[in-house]
Parts: sequence; structure tokens; C-alpha cells
Amino acid sequence: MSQNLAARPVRRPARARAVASLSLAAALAVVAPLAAAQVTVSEPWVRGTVAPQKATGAFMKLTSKTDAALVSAASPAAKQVEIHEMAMVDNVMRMRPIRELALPAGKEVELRPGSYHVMLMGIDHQLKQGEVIPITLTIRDRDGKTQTVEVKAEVRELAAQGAPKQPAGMGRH
Ligand SMILES: [Cu+2]
Repeated sequence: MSQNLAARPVRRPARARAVASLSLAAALAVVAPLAAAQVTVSEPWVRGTVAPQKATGAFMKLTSKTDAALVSAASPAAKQVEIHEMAMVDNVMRMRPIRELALPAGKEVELRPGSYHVMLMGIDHQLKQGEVIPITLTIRDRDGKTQTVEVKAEVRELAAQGAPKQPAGMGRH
């Protein structure tokens, strides 16, 4: 077996993969403002919808370098966007809006199904897997100054749970 023969077919796919993952990374890139944008966003995604469905959840991981809070969000794909949490109400897990989501310095805060999420409401079209949804997060720092962070969240299929271990009966958002 010649080394050359073995090496060539391996190289090309590897390069193709690198290019593909680069463009995906670019598509999902988070554009942070120049100012004290001390918030990083990773793995943003939106749960896909079925045709008549007008609301769904967006999920991501947020880490702020300084104490801050997520105070609002907006998206061209939704008429109204709220920050929600899941809470037990009369022994039933329900979601409800919260005024803000604290982002303690250096701590990763995960928005995931069954927990905190960005609620997209009044969606104007069916969100299908692979579509990229722009979401603008407004973050307030401890001095009361706000800044926005642009997120591009990829739509995942309706059944996506995000976290591998998802407790049953936690609801869809
Ligand atoms: Cu919700």
C-alpha cells in the first residue's frame, strides 16, 4: 500500500468538511457590538414549528463577563418576543414571562427546553429546519446601560430537545 494513494482521498473530504463548517460558523456567528459587549452567545437555536403554530422557543447559552441581565429580545420573525421561565403552578409546569434573566459574571446561563427560553410569538410563517432566525438581545449591565447583541439562531426540527437528558412532561418550550 502506497502512502500517497491512502493520503489523497482522505485529504479532500477533510478540506471540504473544513469549508462547510466554516460557512456554517459564519452563518451562525454572533455579532457583538464594540462597546462593553461582554456577553457571548453560543449554540443559539429555535424550535421549528408546524404550519398553524404561532409561537415557539429560542434557546442558547449566554455568558457575561460582568454582572448583567437579559432584559428583552426582538426578532423580525415574531411580532412579540418575551423572556420566559418554566415554573410549577398548581402542580403543573407552566411557562411565564419574566422581567429579566440575570447573567452573573462569568457564569454560563443556559436557555433550554423546560427552562428559560426566549419566546417568539406571532410568528408569520412556518419555521423549518435550517432556516436562520435573527434575534436581537438587549442586555443591561449593572450600571444600567443597555446594549444589544445580534444572534443568528438556526431552526432545528420540532422534536429537538437540545439537552440530551430532558425530563418528561416539561412542555414544549
Ligand atoms: Cu414560553
